[in-house]
Amino acid sequence: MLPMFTFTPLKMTEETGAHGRIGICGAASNSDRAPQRSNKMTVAFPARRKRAFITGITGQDGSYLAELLLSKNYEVHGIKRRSSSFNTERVDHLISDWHERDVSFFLHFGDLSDASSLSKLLYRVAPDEIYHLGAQSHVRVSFDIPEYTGDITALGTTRLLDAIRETGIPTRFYNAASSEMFGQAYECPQTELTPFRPRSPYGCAKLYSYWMTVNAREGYGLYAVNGILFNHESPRRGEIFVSRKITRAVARILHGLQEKLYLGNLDGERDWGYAPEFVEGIWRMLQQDEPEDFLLATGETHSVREFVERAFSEVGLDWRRHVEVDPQYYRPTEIDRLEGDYSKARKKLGWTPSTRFRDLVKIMVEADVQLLEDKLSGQIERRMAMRGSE
Ligand code: NAP
Ligand code: G4F
Repeated sequence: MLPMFTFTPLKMTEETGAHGRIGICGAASNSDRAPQRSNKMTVAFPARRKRAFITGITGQDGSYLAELLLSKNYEVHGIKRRSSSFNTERVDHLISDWHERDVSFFLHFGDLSDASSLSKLLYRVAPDEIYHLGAQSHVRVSFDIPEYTGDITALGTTRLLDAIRETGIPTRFYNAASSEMFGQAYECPQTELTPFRPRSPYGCAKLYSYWMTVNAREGYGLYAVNGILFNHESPRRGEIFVSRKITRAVARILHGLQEKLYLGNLDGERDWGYAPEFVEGIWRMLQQDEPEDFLLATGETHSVREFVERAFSEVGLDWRRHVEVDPQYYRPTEIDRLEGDYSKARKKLGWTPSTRFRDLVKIMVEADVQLLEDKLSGQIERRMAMRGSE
């Protein structure tokens, strides 16, 4: 078992963040406040709220997970990287003025390449649950920057696990593993027992991260689990993953802003699910009595070509007139097909995805069309305002 040190959370130190309204602080929760006195002079201690720490909180999954945990009355802390431009767009709506009472959402500067920042933050925040989602998460990019991918996606996990040991905090740890670890898979569909055979620097980094998590569980008795998640998408998906690249292009082509969409391998087949449902499964993995690894998928597989067809037909466009293949998007090694069997998650977590492929594409196309129309109307307003000042 991990050694259990006593810890003293640091006092809250508030600074103005990039937007001038982000609380950058140590642990500050209801549980740290003085007990409330009732008029009968009995002392009532407020129930201790659960406290979560999320790496990758500014990403697709991190933002949905933060929303889910806040809805469950957690106090949520996350790390954001220092950047020369704003990188909190997906969580901006969760940030409140830290002068307000009962603030539940905190962003801290930190980086997975910086072990000391991780230790300091874990010591200060002392989270009950850690959700490790931060990564260089793009497979194609990992071929261009394999060393960096290994540093962040693989060693970042080691740094975080080591910080847990160093601080000795009693906590539960979730690691975002990936179906990319199956690579050119030995069997179809894949389960938690299917052997791994990664086909990219990203897949190799995730495999290292997976085994470090298993070793922390077996070697140090940490409650540590891997979620082996298959592709999951949403309107918040990063713009250079294929689903979002397609749905953004559909919106732009519909509005005459773009004529062509250049893609790589159209034959790749993926098991695509809806991200908000997947973060519910992630949370459930940390609520079990015993730590175990789980796979989350839909069990339904479609090709990139099918995604393209559905997305264009959603707005009445013929994809053949707009889509061209550009070999620069090919990968040195590709995974032909991924299909997950989520039976274990269904039985033990009671988790079942309900958004099917067709609905997912529709949700994403509609969201990107709406987003573009909002932007265009904003531009028009701006142009009108400028004209007024001329
Ligand atoms: P994402 O949108 O790309 O988000 C990645 C997050 O990691 C972002 O918040 C990013 O910060 C952060 N990050 C990157 N480098 C970092 C660093 N050096 N230090 C600290 N934070 C860093 O990914 P996602 O789709 O939400 O996926 C979440 C996790 O699940 C990732 O680990 C991914 O590999 C894994 N996964 C995803 C899928 C999927 O289909 N989405 C499937 C299986 C596994 P910035 O915002 O500053 O870039
Ligand atoms: O959208 P993708 O880049 O996702 P990929 O490579 O499957 O990785 C995603 O899912 C993994 C889980 O299996 C995660 F671990 C990982 O973090 C990430 O979220 O590509 C999907 C398919 C591939 O076959 C790719 O070759 O689409 C094909 N594709 C074809 N043209 C393209 C393109 N992919 C991208 N990104 N861009 C293209 O132009």
